[in-house]
Amino acid sequence: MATTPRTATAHATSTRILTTNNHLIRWVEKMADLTQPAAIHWIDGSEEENDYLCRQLVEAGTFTKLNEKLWPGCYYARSSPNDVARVEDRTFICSLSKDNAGPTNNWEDPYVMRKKLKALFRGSMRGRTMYVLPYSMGPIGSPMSQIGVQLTDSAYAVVNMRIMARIGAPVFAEIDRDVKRVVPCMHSVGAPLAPGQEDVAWPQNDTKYIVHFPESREIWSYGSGYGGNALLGKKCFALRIASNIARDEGWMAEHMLILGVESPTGEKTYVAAAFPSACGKTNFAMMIPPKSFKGWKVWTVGDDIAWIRPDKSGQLRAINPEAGFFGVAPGTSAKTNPNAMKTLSRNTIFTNVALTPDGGVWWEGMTDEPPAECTDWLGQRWTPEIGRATGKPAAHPNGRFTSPVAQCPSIDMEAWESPDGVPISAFLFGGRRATSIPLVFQAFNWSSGVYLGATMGSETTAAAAGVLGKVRRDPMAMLPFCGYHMGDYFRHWLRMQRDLSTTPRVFHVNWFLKDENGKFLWPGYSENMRVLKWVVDRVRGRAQGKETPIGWTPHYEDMQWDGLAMSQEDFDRLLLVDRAAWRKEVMGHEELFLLLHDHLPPEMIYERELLICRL
Ligand code: TSX
Ligand code: MN
Repeated sequence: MATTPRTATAHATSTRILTTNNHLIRWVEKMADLTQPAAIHWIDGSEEENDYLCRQLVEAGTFTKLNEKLWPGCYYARSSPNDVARVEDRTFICSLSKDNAGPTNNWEDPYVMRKKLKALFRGSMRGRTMYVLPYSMGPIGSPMSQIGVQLTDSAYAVVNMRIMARIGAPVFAEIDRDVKRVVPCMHSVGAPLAPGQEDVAWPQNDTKYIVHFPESREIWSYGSGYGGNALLGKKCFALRIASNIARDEGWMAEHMLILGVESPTGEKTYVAAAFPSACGKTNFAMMIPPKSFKGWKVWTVGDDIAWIRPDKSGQLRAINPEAGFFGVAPGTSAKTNPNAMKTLSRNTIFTNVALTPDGGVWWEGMTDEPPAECTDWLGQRWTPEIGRATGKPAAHPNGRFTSPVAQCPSIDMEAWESPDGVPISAFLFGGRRATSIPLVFQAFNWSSGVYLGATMGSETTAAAAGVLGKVRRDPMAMLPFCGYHMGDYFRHWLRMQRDLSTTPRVFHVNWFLKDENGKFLWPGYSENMRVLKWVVDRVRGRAQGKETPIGWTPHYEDMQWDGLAMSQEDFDRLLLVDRAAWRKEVMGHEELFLLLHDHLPPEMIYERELLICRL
C-alpha cells in the first residue's frame, strides 16, 4: 500500500501528502480535478498549522483576534447574514428509495442529485486552498469511533473542526492502518475566486445544499460556511450518516447529552438525555448541584451527541463522539451555566456574537447590564438605546462558541475519552411544555419508554404567556437528524432491547411548567438535581414511585427538599396528571403517527391504545 508522497495535481501547489492510502490519494486527486483549487493542504493538526490558519483568517478579515489578556487564545468571526444557521429546507437524504428517507426528510434521486452536485462543485474551489482534513469522531482508535475525511475550501471550518473533533496526523495514521471505512465529506462554500478577485470576509453562496448519501455513506455540503452545514463531523456524520450505520450494525447514534451523577459514596450513574432545541441541554449537561446536595457531583461527558452500543454483557455504553462544544452563546451566563463560561474563557472561537471595544465578546443574557457600546454581529455600532429602539439584539440568537470539551471544569476526566464509553443507566426525554406534562415521570417499561421519546415535543415559544402554544413534535429530538425513515428509527429503538441484558430506565422531564400568570412553577437549573437524584434512586432501586396512567411519578417524600422551599401543594401541582389534558395530548400523538403510518411499528399503536385505556 505504501507510496512515496507525490504532487496531487498539476494545476495546484500542494503541501506534503500525509497518507499512504492510495484510495484516499486518488479520491483527493479526483475531487481536486472537479473543484480546481489553487492549492491543496493536507492537515496535520499541529499547533503551528493552526496558528498559521488563524493568521490567514485574520488577514482575510474572517477572524478578529480577541484581547489576549481578557480572552486568551480566542478569535471572533462574523458570518454573512445569509449564512447564520443550519438550512433544514436545503438538507437532503438521498437514499436509493424515497421510502427510506421517510416523510420528514427532503429527498432527491441520488443520480439526479449527484449530477446537480457535480455541476455545483465544478470549479467551486478556484482561487482557494482545498484542505484535506481527516477527523475521528470519538477517541482515536476506540472501537466505537468512526473516521471521516472532509475536503473543504474553508479554513474557518478547519480550525473549528480542530476543536470539535480529533484531527490530523494521528487520524491519517489510523486511516493508513486500513481497518476502518472512511466517510468522504465534500465541502465548498461555493465562492470561487477569479484571478485578481478580492475575497470577502465570509464567502458563501445563496444556493445551499446539505446532502447525505446513506448507502454510499457520503456527505456533500455546498454554499455554507456555518456550523452544522460546514463542520461535517457533527450533525451530518455523527447523526445523519451514523444513524444509518448504527441501524445496520445494531447500535444507536443519538442527539443526546451524557452526564454522570456521583453520589456522596462515590457511586457514579450515567444518564443520556434528549431535549428539543431551546431547552437548555448544554446547561443541564454542565449542571452544578445545589449547595444542600453535599457530596453530590454532576460530571459532563457530552452536551449534544451520544453514540451508544451494547457491550458483551448486554449493557449499553456511550461515547461522546465530539471533542468540543458548539454552543449557543445568547443566554449563557455565570448564573445559567458557570461551567460553560469557564470553558469558553480561552481557546474559543466566537461566531456572530457582539464585539466589545476592549476586544472582548458579549451577547444577550451574558450580563445583567449590556455594554455601553459594542459592535453587533452585523458589524454595526450597537448601544442599549439602539437595541431598544430597533428591537435588534447585539448577538445573533444563534451566535455560537466553539470550545474544547477538555476545558470544562465539570468534564468527567477519567471517563470522557474512555474507548469503551460509559454505562448508561437511564434515558431522559424532555420538552418545553407550559401545561399538562408533569415535572418528571418514569415509563413503565422499554416500549412505553420508546413511546415517550417518540411523542416528545416542545411548545413554540412565540405563544403569548398563558396561551397554549402549539406543540411541535420532535421524536427523540432527532427529527432534523435521523438519516432514514422515522418509523424505522422507532423500530430500531424497540429492537435494541433484544441485545440488552438490562434496558436503561426511561424518564420524561419538563422544567417549563407555568401557572395561570405565566410564572414558572419549577426553579430549574441547579434545582434539577432533585429530579436527577430521584432518577438515580429509581435506577438503583432505592426510591418509591407512584403509579399514574402515564407512568411512575415521585411522592413528595421521595425527593430531597433541603435548601428549597417546596410545599406539598406546589409539588402536587408539578406532578399532577391531568387526565382530560392527557386525552387531548394523545390526539396530538396520532397526528405524528399518521404521518409515519406506513413504517410505524405496531408497538407504537399498541402503547397508544394502552395509554388511552389507562386514562
Ligand atoms: O437551561 C435551562 N434549564 C436547565 C438547566 C440545567 N433553562 C434555560 C432554557 C433556555 C435555553 C431553563 N429555564 C430552565 C432549566 O431548568 N428552567 C427555565 C425556566 C425558568 C427561568 C427562570 C427562572 C426559573 C425557571 N427563575 C428566575 O428567573 C428567577
Ligand atoms: Mn444539537
